[in-house]
Amino acid sequence: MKLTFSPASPFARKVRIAAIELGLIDKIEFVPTTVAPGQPNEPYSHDINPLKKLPVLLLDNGDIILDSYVIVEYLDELAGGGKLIPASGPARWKVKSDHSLLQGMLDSMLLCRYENIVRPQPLRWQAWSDDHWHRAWLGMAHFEAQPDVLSRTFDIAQIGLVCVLDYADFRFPDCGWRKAYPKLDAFHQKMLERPSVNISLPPPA
Ligand SMILES: N[C@@H](CCC(=O)N[C@@H](CS)C(=O)NCC(=O)O)C(=O)O
Repeated sequence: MKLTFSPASPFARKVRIAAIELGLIDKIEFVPTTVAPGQPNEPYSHDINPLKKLPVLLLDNGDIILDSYVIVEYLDELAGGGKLIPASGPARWKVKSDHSLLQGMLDSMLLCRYENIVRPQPLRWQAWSDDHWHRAWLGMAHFEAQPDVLSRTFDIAQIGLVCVLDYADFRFPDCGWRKAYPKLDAFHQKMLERPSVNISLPPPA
């Protein structure tokens, strides 16, 4: 299998952490890929993902699996199922729902980032950017108030949360999440003890 990958992408990092935790890392070739927002990104957009996003998992039979969550679900199934995403019952829907919130937070943080680096200065819309940052910030507050997410068995939502927090450090280093959210800070420090989390930290900004 091949994964389109960038070390700066929190979505690709999520898949990398999952692959390490599931013991599948050696089965995946990581293909460094650049997709620049606002650019045609041919031939990637034509041949691989019309949404022009990474990561994408390319299977040996030519099938394409896209969206980081779906890729993790696929890998989880390959590893026997129910490892990072509970197989059934209320826990499954709780973890999937937690993960959806984290996915939305990452989307909003990425939109803020793109607004700041891609959109020409005179066209920038600060209120829009602020609103998207506020969504990520409220999401952090939500998880600060959810001790079960922070303490339960390692799962896809915890991977998503650590990716959100490190992306905040990477792209918004002065946002002050540690001071505002001490439980997330303790959770994050504990997560960094896992080799999969530590080895996949984003590069220096
Ligand atoms: N929902 C997608 C989001 C992926 C995503 O937004 N990836 C970013 C890189 S971090 C990207 O490819 N951006 C390029 C663009 O939006 O033009 C997933 O979970 O895989």
